[in-house]
Amino acid sequence: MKTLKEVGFNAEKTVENGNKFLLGNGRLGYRGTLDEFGSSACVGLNVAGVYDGVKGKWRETINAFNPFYMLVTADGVPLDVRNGNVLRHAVELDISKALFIRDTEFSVNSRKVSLHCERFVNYADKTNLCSRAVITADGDVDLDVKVGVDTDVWELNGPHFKGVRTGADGHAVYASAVTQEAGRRIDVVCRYSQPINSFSGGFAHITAKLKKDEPFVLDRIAFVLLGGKAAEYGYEQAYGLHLSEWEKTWQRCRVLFGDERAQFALDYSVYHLAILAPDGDYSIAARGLSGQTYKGAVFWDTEIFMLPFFLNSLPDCAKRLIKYRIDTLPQAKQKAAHYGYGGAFYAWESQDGYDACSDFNVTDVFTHRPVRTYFKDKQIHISADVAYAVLEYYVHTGDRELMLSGGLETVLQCAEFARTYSYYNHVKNRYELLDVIGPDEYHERVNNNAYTNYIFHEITVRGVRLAKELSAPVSGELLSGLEEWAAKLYLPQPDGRGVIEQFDGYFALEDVSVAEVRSRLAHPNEYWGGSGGVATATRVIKQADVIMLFNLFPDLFTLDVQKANYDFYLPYTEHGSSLSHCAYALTACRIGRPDEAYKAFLDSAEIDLRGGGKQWAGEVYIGGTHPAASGGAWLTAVRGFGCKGEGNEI
Ligand code: IFM
Repeated sequence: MKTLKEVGFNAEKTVENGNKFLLGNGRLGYRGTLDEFGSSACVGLNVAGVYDGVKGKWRETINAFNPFYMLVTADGVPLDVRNGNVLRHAVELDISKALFIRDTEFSVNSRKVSLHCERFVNYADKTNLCSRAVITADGDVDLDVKVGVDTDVWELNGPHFKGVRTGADGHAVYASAVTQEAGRRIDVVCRYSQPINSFSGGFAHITAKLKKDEPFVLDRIAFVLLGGKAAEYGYEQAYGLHLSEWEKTWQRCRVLFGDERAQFALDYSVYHLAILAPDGDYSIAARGLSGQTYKGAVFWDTEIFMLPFFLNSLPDCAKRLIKYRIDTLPQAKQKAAHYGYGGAFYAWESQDGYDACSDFNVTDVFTHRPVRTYFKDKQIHISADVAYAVLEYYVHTGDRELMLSGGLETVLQCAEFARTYSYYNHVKNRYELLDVIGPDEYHERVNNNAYTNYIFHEITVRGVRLAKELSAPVSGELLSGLEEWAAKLYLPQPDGRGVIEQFDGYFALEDVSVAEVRSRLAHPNEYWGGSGGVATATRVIKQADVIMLFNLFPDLFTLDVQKANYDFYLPYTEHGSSLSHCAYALTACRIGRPDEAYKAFLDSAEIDLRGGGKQWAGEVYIGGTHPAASGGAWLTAVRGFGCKGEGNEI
């Protein structure tokens, strides 16, 4: 398998490379930064599913203290890649082994000193991460290695720890604290293979006399503990366990695909999904384990874009993802009740089932004021997405037990929510879903978004059918109410051209190109949507919307209709969301446009390889990895190119 390598150091790529070279084991994510870096370089050790909120700021997942801080000084000269005494430098991510490697050669007075470091986040032990540093020189030099568990953490909405304590014993340094909100204790420990000579201010020094061409090796075995004890192993043993887990994972997950470029892009996507595989009662955040963007919350990205990969390749994880939604059904019912509806309204940005989505999710770049956004209140399709995922899980696994212990209830409560949300139009004798936001977030508070209406219709019909099939003990009144409702729910039909209107009145919006709308921006980070965004009064959409329907329900629409909509909506799509390219790629496969599908596949699969994507929504940082795009790339390969479509005979 190819590895990802970057030669030379470019300070401007520090944040991007943190994402690109990310390591993870489902519980911990360690950004692809360098040993000598600190919080200002966005070093991050992100912990999945552990949230903290500081009064007045957004609640988010925590970044733990950094156990891999290390600054080597050789004959008094710091080996820091930013210092200008670098002779050569490269970083590499070997995705087959989930191993990060950095190799830097420094000029130190008249000597050459090289620093080779490898690190991995142990896939076999979710508390463990290890690093091995090998330092060599072409002459004798005095080494001072400053190491420690750095408590100066990169945080977006922190500080998340109180009662921070650091300490050391002969071979280890530790930092402990509790989270601000829940008082959850966290201990980060790092053991060294060389004895510590001194310790002060939270950092230890290890000194050595380095002889010409004799390597100095320092292993660092670190643990992030939220309870429990650290294992006792050394580097080799931990690495062996890690490798054998990855070997099994690649055997299960690798898809042999296309040319070298496409194959690597797909392998890289699979890697990014596999490093997120949850091992507990939490789910996957929209920016994975790359940091605190989007508050470490779980969006529809997981159910619609990532779940298919897990269902096929890592089914135990798929079950955990589904269980997460079933277990948070009470919070979804609470949210529905809060807005005055029945059933279950899932969190748009779920943190333990509670909605982390702010009423003001964007900050205006001109006034610096928060902008009222309605994602939390109006993006109701989230409940249908969850229900769809539960039903898909059943189709793939036939797991009756899970359906009868919460799965079916989840589906029906999501349907019931939509029923109570809907409005009965007496004149047209139909139910309508008014005042919603579809997948295209630039158009808020619209009526009868096609995606929303169709997906609720489908999950309702399928949910009722499943209840009957399983002879589940469900109220007959609930079922007949849902059946009657679904039969009268308005489903926007293709017009004379075969195009389905994205929402009522969409066709009447200004018919203008994406380029034209972009040219109207007065600030590069300006938000395009909301009440006064540049796209709001136009047909320009943020991401695939109607097209998503064809990917979820390809059999409901003729290929002619799919083609007509693809051709109609593609030119209006900004792809301002990483969820967009893959949606078009999948449809392109079905309608016989393999070349377009290939390009869109690469746009999705290479998103984190290319970097440079949208980093800001207004003044809010939205950078990080894009696991939904990775999931979408996998979907395109397997369910797009891998299935029979007009253009792909198999
Ligand atoms: O879930 C997406 C949404 O569709 C578009 N904005 C970003 C979210 C998280 O990826």
